Amino acid sequence: MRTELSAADIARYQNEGFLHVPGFLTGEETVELKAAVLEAVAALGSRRISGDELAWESGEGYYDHVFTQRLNLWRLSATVKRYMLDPHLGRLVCRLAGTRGMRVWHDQALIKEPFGNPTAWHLDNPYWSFHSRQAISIWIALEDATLMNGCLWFMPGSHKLARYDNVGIGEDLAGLFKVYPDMAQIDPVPVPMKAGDCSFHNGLTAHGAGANMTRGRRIAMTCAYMPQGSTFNGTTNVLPPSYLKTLKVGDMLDNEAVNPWVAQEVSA
Ligand SMILES: O=C(O)CCC(=O)C(=O)O
Ligand SMILES: [Fe+2]
Repeated sequence: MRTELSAADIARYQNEGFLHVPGFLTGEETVELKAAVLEAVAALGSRRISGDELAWESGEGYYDHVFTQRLNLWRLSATVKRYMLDPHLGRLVCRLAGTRGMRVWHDQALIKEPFGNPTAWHLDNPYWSFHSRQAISIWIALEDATLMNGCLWFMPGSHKLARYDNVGIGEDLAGLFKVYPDMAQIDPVPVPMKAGDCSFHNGLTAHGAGANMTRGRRIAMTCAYMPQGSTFNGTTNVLPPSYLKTLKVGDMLDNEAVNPWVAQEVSA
């Protein structure tokens, strides 16, 4: 795992709201993580989220054909957990986001299947149960992600224009720009990746992906991180109902079983 980024990389992330990191995982690590992800996805079957409480099944709608989406694999797979909670990664996301600590919000396998629909332009953080301008996600390519099979695209600097108004990932590719017309003035940047590359993006950066025009699978593993001290904003999202019952707006989201703390490797 590549764990060092330059000051210029960090400045670029903060300015543009995303960063491509080539060769984040070694070939061996990529093979190991991919096998663990595919095993956990298979174990879930049509259940979208691991854990006993949330029944969220995949079906045959438009969104089901954007990607095979399976959440919180860290709960199922010790290998996935080891990668997503790796202290080196913990330090990296804190340095990029400028925070002192992070918790896992959720992880997700996102597999754009052959001929899968595009991922409409969207922001992530407005879906979640906390608001933060420093939330960050990692997106790790476990197969090459290309212009042909639906690599990610980002709008540089859009995180500075974003509020917390939400727009669903639906059939309208450009629905986001009805809410944020100024974002549509930005030139989008595609980020093709080799297997083992990753990108980081701010939870308020506009991003999307094209259709998968190939007969291969675009396989990615992602994890979203919530800054230490984030508080409940009243949105349910993926919080388990038994925990949700105990929460009032403004409460700290610090339940270790739901949102585990990500340790930071101490630099020399
Ligand atoms: O994989 C995709 O197509 C979209 C990924 C995404 O929206 C995310 O990681 O936040
Ligand atoms: Fe997203």
